[in-house]
Amino acid sequence: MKLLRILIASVLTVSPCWAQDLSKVPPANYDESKIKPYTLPDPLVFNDGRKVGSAKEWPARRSELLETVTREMFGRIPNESVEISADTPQIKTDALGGLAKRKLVTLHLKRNGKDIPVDLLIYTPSQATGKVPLFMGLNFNGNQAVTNEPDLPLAKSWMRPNKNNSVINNRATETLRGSEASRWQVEKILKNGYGLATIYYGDIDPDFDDGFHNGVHSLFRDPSQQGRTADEWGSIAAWAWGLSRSLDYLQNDTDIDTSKVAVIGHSRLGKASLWAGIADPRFALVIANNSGCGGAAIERREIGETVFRINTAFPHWFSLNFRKYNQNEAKMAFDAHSLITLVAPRPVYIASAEKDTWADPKGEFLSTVGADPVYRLLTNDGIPVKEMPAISSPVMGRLGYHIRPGEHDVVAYDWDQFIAFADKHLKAK
Ligand code: GTR
Repeated sequence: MKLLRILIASVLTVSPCWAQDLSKVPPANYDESKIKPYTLPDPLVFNDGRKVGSAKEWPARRSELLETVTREMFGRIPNESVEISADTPQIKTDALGGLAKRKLVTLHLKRNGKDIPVDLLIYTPSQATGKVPLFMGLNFNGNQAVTNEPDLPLAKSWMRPNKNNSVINNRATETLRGSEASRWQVEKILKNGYGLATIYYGDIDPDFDDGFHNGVHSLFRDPSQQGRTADEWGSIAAWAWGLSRSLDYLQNDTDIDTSKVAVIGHSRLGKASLWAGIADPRFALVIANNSGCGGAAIERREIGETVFRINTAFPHWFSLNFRKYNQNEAKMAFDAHSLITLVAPRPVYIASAEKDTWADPKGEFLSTVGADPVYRLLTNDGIPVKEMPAISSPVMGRLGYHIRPGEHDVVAYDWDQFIAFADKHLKAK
């Protein structure tokens, strides 16, 4: 009996409160010829079957589509507001060899006697004479990973363990300093006249399923609450919400033009940037890099990662309702292209990598094609091509897309395109 209790206790401490049983998930398909025939729901058709006849009717259609996607996929962001306060920013005017002004500020998101500290790192070009447009996104390894600056404090929040032992006891170590520098290309961003604001995503919500007691979910839940209601928000919605709260704070920053903020994310954080751009129209431009299933990839293709797989491996990312579509994608009243239309008319850029088959590059491209009719209706512009472009041949209209050689990652080439796309849409205004 004692042994049994020890066994149960040890299982409970090492694994979160869900059992991840991937054994029932069929192996991933990568063969185009095995895709079952599917029809994408038409974003320009109301739930009652009426067709959107003009741009004027789009806001009404958008509202019902937004309601569906919120309820069925990401879950509802609470309506209640939080108090946001900030510690005095630590400012360094000659960061990165004089290239940048650096601001470090801890935000406090407070409600119900709880306080969630979120560390915001902001770089703006030191040469700037006025407010600059901004890229804003979440990072995986802590703010100290984004550049090689030795004096950036290590992230303090819970961190997922990784293969190279640079996370110890779920906390960042020095080894992670600069580890995401190639992903962020801060010098390139600054030299092109943009700023960058970034946050470690685990500050907002630690990326494991603890039953929604930690992270920002806890601000809105009674600690005695068990489980979630079917449409309660998951972690992706929480990360997106955290980006919005940081944007609230940035409204008063005299170095940043908050009408020109591009929200960017990679992978799971690309799903979060897409949802942030949908949920918060203050984001002027949205970039989803290698965002795959639950991001820009058409779910109905069931190539690489599937709805069933993602809901099983990451049960905390989406609403419980989303599980209804495990191996049942045809029943979804939307798909990834619908997510993109919810950003319209604001510009969206989708980026893929050739070897990132898990995220289904073709499915990521097809969602831009599926969103195109809405963009055409609203802006007379959309994705300039119908066929998937060749490797390293970016296309940029109001919707943009590229596929580059290489792995699941963000690299300098990606940033060259993101900057060109932002120049086209944000600087031109
Ligand atoms: C994978 C997950 C993907 C993607 C990726 C990442 O394990 O299956 O959906 O989000 O992680 O975030 O790196």
